[in-house]
Amino acid sequence: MEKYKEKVKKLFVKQEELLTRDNKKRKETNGIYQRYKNPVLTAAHTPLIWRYDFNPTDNPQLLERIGINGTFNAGAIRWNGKYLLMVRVEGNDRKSFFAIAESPNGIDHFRFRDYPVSLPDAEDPETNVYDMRLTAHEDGWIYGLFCAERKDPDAAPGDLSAATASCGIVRTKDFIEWERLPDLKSKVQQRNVVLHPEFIRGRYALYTRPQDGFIDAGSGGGIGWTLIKDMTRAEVKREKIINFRQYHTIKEVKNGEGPPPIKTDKGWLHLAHGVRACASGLRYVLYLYMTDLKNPSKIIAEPTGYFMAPQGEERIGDVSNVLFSNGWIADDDGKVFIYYASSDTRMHVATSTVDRLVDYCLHTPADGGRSKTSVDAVIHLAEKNKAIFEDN
Ligand code: M1P
Repeated sequence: MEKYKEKVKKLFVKQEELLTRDNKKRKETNGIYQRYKNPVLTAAHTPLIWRYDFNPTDNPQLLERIGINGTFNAGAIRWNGKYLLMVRVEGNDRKSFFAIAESPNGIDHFRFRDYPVSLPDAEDPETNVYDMRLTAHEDGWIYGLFCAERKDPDAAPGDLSAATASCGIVRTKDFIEWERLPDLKSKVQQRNVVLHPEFIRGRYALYTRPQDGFIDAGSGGGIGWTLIKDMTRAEVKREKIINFRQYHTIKEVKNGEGPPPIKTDKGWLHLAHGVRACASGLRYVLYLYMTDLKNPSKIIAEPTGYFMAPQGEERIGDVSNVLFSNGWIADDDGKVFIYYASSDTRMHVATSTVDRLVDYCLHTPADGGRSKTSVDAVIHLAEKNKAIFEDN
């Protein structure tokens, strides 16, 4: 018995070391954002009481009973003075669920609450839930929009992968009690749906991502926009594409809105993901764009290429070569915490400021569409710099 207690203690001491580890800035930075050395959340951060049965009679060999495979794609919000992440936790059984982890400073010391979130069921219960987008809406509620996945009822016999994606909706006022609203009604499948934080002409505004199938965006042209009368009976009636997929770009195959946009005095700042195909499979990167303050469906700036792409160990995981973000937090002093997941496995943070991100958006060349236009942009900058150095 003493030995058992000793083994249990060791598990907790080791985890405590991980949970209280400080995070340091990486040396290198491009001036736009700052990466950190350690991921902020991994499977090893999940509470031991979720994974072990600590009753010595029931688990005399102290075996792990419930395995956690990954912690990724977290929604984010500032809540009661803390940085709150609503994380996609995936078990060894491939089912995802949501769990809340909080940190006092946004870069380390994240700790999961004792219990994961048990969401109320929809009328038609889904198989899997993931990728929560949290929006503190001006109507006073905090909405959570997520992907609700169900087995495709029209799947061909023997096809056990065919699924459908729709947008599940919950809301809360305290991150304890959750009200489940009906899923977003849409003629096509939807994933990566995000609620804009303000009313637009008295309506709720949604960023959508219409898709032909569960995986393929197909004829869905990119990030869409729709206005909704009532979130308790949300339905896409008219939808227009505002941020298009494009040939020979980082978002050729797919794209999707990340977290709700941040309001700045120059326009709405958006973080999104873009997907392209290559010999090693799909590559997911993050990009930024800005829209008009009064009309958030109108693009006013979009730098060419990616903002962040997988680097080093971020490249490797369950679904390799993926960066994905559905959560960021802007503090009142302008500091921005970008929470991104690497390779569908773990969560990281990068920091920046609203000023820097807006500067990046407004002053990085746009995509000219050709190698020639890219080389012209490099020559233009080099010539400008040569003149500066020759003058001095
Ligand atoms: O595996 C990469 C990502 O794939 C999906 O995103 P999208 O619909 O844009 O392709 C989602 O399943 C996401 O959770 C996942 O990270």
